Amino acid sequence: TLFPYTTLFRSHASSRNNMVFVSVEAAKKYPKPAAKLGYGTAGFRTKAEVLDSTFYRMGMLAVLRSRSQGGLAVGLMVTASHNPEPDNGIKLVDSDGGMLAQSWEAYATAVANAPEAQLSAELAKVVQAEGIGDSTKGLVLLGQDTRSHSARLSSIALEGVAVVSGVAKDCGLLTTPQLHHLVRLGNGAGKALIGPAEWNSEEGYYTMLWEAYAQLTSDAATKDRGPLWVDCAFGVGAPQIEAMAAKMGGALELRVANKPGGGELNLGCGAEHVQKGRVPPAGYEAPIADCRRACSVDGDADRIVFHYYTQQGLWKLLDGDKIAALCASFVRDELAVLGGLEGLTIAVVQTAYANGAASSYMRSLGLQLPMAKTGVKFLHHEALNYDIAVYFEANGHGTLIFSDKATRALLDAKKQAEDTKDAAKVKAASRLLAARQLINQAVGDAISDMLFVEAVLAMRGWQLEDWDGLYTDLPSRQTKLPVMDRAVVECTEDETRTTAPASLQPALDALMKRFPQGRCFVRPSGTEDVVRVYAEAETQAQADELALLTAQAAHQHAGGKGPKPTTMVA
Ligand code: 16G
Ligand code: MG
Repeated sequence: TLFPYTTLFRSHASSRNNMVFVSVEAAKKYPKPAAKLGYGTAGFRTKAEVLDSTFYRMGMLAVLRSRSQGGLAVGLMVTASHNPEPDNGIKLVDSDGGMLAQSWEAYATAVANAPEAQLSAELAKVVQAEGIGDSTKGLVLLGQDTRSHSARLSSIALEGVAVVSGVAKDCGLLTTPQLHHLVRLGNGAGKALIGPAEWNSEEGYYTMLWEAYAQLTSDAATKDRGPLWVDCAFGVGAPQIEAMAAKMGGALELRVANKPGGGELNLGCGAEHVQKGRVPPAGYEAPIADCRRACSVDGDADRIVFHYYTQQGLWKLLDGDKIAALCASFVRDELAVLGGLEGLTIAVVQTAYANGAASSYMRSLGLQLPMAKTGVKFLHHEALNYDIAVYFEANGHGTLIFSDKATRALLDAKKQAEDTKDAAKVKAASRLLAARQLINQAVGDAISDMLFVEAVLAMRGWQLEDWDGLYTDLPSRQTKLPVMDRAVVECTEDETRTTAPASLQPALDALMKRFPQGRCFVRPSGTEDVVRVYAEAETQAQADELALLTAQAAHQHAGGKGPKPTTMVA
């Protein structure tokens, strides 16, 4: 019949009209690698040398995403986060400053894997499916980390933007959350509840944070608190945190360590190394006499954990759960002064990795504890269901977000308290509003999380020991194992239990019963070809034993590769 032909013809024609026509010759400039790439948990990530075509094509797709949003800016971040130096990656930042809408991930994978001769048609499919009109231009902001190949890959993404007639703005070196900020402010500056135009730049980002920090600590005794030692994983966090420190002019001494050039990115230091391995980072292996507080960020500075040495010289880690607990207790305290705000829902979103002791503590604050699947986008998505929500993964990814309704309620409460000259309420409302300004509302951000933690500690006159005392972690252990096909392991929505293979969960249930406070789970990794294992129990020896037995059960029931595991791997 004529019908399919007409459709085909129309779609081809519209692709030309929509300026996405990419000639096969142009597509072949950067040939697609043989192996299939997927837009994973946090974008594409693999060895840098196979990513040319992916960057080129993501430049093109980003233009389409921007055009589908009426020409609002979107972002492309060039980084492989905590991965080793030879890796690189690219992720899209959506027009609201958050992560790419999940419905577009499949387009990203399809466009990245299309044969050169089909690239144009694959882009045209997106144009048609999303009803992208002819008139809008696409605008793409680019940021990059400090990897040696990031600049070259970034310029290939810029070429991709140009091929489909988009406009690109290269913002150079940035942390991932800074790019999210620039996109959010680029589209929203001047609008109610987003922020003034002055914040719409890298410098404006530091201003926004510094003003909020200064407000929160205005009547705290900040003298003699000593410096905060900051492990930057030899990555982009270092120059950016130095810029932040300069802005703060000595209000907080940030001792920036593990800067680019000092060692290989993410090797022996950084948030991933410290949190997964439970070891101090390079440069902080022993207590530093005048420095009682330390933290580690990852290679693109979107997550953070804290650590310190006790008086007895014992090294201790404060992970994302502890940060969530501090945030939650701050919110609860300030809201209590305001007499609670009628009708506002408050929650702490956790994942299966949340330590059992952390969950008990949050419950004792009277907060709701919804669970989400591992991965920032899932936690963020769940957090949006509440007016005020804290979310952190134990690995240090997270933030505290306020809905517009909550923000308006706080502004009203502040105004009312000013009218009635209720100084305590004015202060509580102002503090919550300052927290909203300090903590990145788009995505977890190591720099803003770091300053928020420092501000709350300063307000309370706390060092890390005091904060650590909120609750004592149940001992836990993580390990991983290779299996023939990790897709055979299926989990419930919150990943606390497996649903396939059928024999696995009964085996895990039997193991848990053998250990006091025993809890374990396995899940397929979203970023590595392995199955991950988590266990916790009353003592460290028990947690270790349970983790190993869990790994062995997974090996037996889920098709382990190679011999049965006998040791643990972080
Ligand atoms: C990615 C995610 C992180 C998650 C991790 C899980 C972002 C920015 N990062 O690093 O949230 O915890 O993957 O990895 O979304 P896994 O599935 O390999 O355990
Ligand atoms: Mg990261």
